[in-house]
Amino acid sequence: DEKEIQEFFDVAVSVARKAGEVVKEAFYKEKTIDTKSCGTDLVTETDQQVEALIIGALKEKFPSHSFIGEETVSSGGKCNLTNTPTWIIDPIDGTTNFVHKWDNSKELKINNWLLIVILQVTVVIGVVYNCIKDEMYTGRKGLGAFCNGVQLRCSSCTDLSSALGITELGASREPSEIEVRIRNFRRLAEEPARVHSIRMQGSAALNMCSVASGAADFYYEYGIHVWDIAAAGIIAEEAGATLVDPSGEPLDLMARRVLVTCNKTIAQEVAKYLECIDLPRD
Ligand code: LIP
Repeated sequence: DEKEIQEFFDVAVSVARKAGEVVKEAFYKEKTIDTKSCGTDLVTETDQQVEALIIGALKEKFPSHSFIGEETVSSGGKCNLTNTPTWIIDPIDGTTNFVHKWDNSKELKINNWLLIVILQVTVVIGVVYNCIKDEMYTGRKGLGAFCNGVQLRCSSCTDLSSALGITELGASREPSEIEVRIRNFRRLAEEPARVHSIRMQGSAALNMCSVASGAADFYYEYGIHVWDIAAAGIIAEEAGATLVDPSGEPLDLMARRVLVTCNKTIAQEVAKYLECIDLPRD
């Protein structure tokens, strides 16, 4: 019910702030770096520490809830979406940015982390906190999306040739996958699609929040996981975005691919140019 969801939301925002402090503090320090599925899939001790902090704080408040955490899953934990209220957690989305202290400008350092609750298979809240810039993105089913209290709205772009897109290289170095990514990139760059440009920001959550705020018109990626897109998904949706599978079919949160656009027209247009990559499900 409403009161309960309000409590989930308030707790999520306050846990996000606390975890953000830990990430921010660690951002400027030397890090111990390890790899997961392959040599370009990075993890640091902060990812693990922050995930434990978040899950610990939430479990204390909501002992009957379920949890899916990026680092818990990569060390053999379960990734089961059921009807139990479930928190999906990515402690640092943009670990590669975190490792490199990626610095766009003196202030703009990207690093998010996110939380969501799924209730009866519907995502009801999403929180993405960019702790370096102190930007708290939130979305709640039916109640809109906000960044630091300002309501977010997608752009009104309907013409692909004046759109700004975002995608990512991703972690996989499988040659056939890289080929598909390059072909997709080329098709969007060339006539007749001829988009204005394509960015790479290093974080699925931040990319989706960029579509939600109208800064970008579309984002697509293959190889992401449910924790990369679930929280930002509801933020984007509540800002008016269209979320689909890159084939144009309905989105499957566990299928490891996503296309987020400012509206349906741009979704149909982008999908026409994308060749899909099939990946093992989460
Ligand atoms: C990252 C994603 C990003 C993708 C990276 C990685 P992580 O998440 O947000 O879009 O390109 O390969 O998966 O691992 O930093 O949480």
